[in-house]
Amino acid sequence: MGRVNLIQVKEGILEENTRQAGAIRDRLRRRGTFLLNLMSSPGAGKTSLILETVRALAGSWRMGVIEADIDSSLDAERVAEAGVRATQLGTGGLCHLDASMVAQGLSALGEEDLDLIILENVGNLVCPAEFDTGAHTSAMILSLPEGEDKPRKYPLMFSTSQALVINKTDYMALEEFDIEAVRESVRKLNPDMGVFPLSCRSGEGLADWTGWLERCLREQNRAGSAE
Ligand SMILES: Nc1nc2c(ncn2[C@@H]2O[C@H](COP(=O)(O)OP(=O)(O)O)[C@@H](O)[C@H]2O)c(=O)[nH]1
Ligand SMILES: [Mg+2]
Repeated sequence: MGRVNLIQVKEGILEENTRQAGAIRDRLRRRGTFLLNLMSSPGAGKTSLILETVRALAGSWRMGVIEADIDSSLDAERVAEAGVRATQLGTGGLCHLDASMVAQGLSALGEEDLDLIILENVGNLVCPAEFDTGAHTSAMILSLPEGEDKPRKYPLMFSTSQALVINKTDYMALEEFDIEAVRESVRKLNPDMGVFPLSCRSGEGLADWTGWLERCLREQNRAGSAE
């Protein structure tokens, strides 16, 4: 019988990805540009939150958006209509973004004159959490209709994100959803995670989210000017 070699390709790919992601992070930091990676399952409200964030912050901060989808440019069109620069990445069936795709998105968008770049990752609660995108911070959204058991079912994304937006709180009267139970599961997985219950529809709670993001932007701005 012939010998079989097992080569761990996944580890090699992840190692190269981590190196590329680190290079993106350092380059943007030196410029004072903050890259936010936004993840969730499809329909939780990533594009809606980006649009609300644009409405709140684009008057004070220079913003750009990189949208990723398996096959459509609808989201980038919605963001461009709101008046900020947007680039659409088509992943051609891939369920996550990696650092090399983000590098392509950044060069298409033009990163030189921006304070904040938001990356809308592919709608998926599993794969995007496995890849470092080069972002300075990852935030994720869980929406009320998805149910409060998701931190226990999909712990990786809840462990690797720094902020959790609980969206669609306007459904609170209709849905049995226990925000305190989510806070408790998240505390066990990721004690430092910021939790922001809000509704993109009614606007309730949005100011806490944009306030947190602005603190991140000011910090990054200071780090950039200290270089
Ligand atoms: N009721 C309600 N619907 C919302 C809210 N945020 C987003 N939606 C709706 O949820 C659907 C998916 O939103 P979208 O932003 O496209 O989600 P994405 O796939 O994560 O980008 C759309 O029909 C939105 O109008 C919210 O706070 N409340
Ligand atoms: Mg979207």
